[in-house]
Amino acid sequence: MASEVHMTGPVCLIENTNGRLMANPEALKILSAITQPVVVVAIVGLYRTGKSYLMNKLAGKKKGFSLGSTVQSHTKGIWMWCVPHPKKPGHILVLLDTEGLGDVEKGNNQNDSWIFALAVLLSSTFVYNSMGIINQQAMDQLQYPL
Ligand SMILES: Nc1nc2c(ncn2[C@@H]2O[C@H](COP(=O)(O)OP(=O)(O)OP(=O)(O)O)[C@@H](O)[C@H]2O)c(=O)[nH]1
Ligand SMILES: [Mg+2]
Repeated sequence: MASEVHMTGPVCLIENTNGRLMANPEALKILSAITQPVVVVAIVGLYRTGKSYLMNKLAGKKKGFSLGSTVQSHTKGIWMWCVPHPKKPGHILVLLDTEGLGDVEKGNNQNDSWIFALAVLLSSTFVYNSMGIINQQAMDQLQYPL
């Protein structure tokens, strides 16, 4: 019988500490225990643009990924939440919420690019969240992992 995934909330998949990215063994354990097919949706975009809010909507939950209420960057690293797929029976939806890009206080473009590239490489569906138009900076970032 296929094992069930029971995550009461998101866990950190990639920790971002002092500019270094590290996988969290606890999250890897959860992933390796999944036996069903997965759909992996990752969201990336500028900081403070409603990424975590949108991911909670995709999870079908009011609460889950932590939301910020100030102008400061909130999500750090990459967070993961595995839930039963709402439309595909027997599939698991793996939601990846990422640290916002372009934080002026952080000012680390290289670290931003690593997070961006990881999200592209890990996902089967990649969401680039933007408020307003998609500009040249966004196009450059989208091309970087290629
Ligand atoms: N009314 C409304 N509020 C939103 C919407 N999207 C986000 N918000 C609010 O905007 C604030 C910031 O949203 P977050 O989801 O934390 O933004 P984020 O892009 O994850 O931010 P970082 O983690 O810093 O990159 C929160 O207070 C949300 O409740 C939306 O579509 N409508
Ligand atoms: Mg966030």
